[in-house]
Amino acid sequence: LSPQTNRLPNFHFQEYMKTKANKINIVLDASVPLQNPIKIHESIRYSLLAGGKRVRPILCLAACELVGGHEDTAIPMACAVEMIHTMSLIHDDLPCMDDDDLRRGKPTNHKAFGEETAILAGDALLSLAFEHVATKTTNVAPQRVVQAIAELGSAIGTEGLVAGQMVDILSAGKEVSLDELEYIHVHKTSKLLEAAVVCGAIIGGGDGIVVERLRKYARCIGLLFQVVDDILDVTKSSKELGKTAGKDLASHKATYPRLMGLGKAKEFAQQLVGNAVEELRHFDASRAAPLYHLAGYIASRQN
Ligand code: GRG
Repeated sequence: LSPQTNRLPNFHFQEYMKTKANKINIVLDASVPLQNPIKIHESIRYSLLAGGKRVRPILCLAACELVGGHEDTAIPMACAVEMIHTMSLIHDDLPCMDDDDLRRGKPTNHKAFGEETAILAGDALLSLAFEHVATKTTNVAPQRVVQAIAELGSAIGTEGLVAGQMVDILSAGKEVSLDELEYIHVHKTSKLLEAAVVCGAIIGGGDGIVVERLRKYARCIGLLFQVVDDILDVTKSSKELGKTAGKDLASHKATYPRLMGLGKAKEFAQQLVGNAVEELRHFDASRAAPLYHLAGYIASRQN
């Protein structure tokens, strides 16, 4: 990262992340009480409160505060984004999708509760997300809330997550070009991170230019998030296997290291983090500190 960090000696990133995540966790916990039918609520709570990093909601709060908004106004939107992230993980893990047994070190939702319940838990979370943001957002102009809701909706439908997942499924077992891989990553992963930042900025009162500037930042860190995921896939499994090539390189799943080589994928990640930080140059350095450090965190994360 650039020497901008040296100008921010008082910013404690770890503490920042912990404080924000705690706030998010408290609201998420209260948003799904354990009521009848007990099983569906247990299943939702199992995945929603399973200890995710909360990167997306924190990005949402940070963007809101960067444009001068109050954190409280963006908490419902931040939680809605995390609800949608959680539902996408539950559905992604299903036997008809990735067919995964473990998520965050625990049995996946369908393994713990059965496939029918897992599908319904995802559906309920998707619905709750929009209800939550529409009913709990206060002190924000209604047009801004509607604009943010529209942004979130478009980020996850057939121009967003669903499109990415569809193309990913259709490309299974085929040779995937770098452009196709970028399409999948941008839609499956980046769109929701972008929506988190953009919705935070809209709710916080940012004007059009500022919102679009933060969108550019978010697009870079969104793609970065997935490129790092791909790199971790290789480096982690190489360590685990004690080999130079990991599980990812051995399998046929298309990833950046597989298509461009590990070195070039790392260079690409550096380039993306540089471009993201560049967009923050237009803001006051201390106000932009959280988003600045979040970019670094996404670049250097180990899980
Ligand atoms: C959203 C309507 C709708 C449908 C979902 C299943 C599906 C369509 C899309 C799949 C999207 C998906 C699972 C993308 C992968 C995103 C990703 C990199 C997840 C890991 O995120 P982290 O590391 O996870 O933030 P934690 O555990 O920290 O929350």
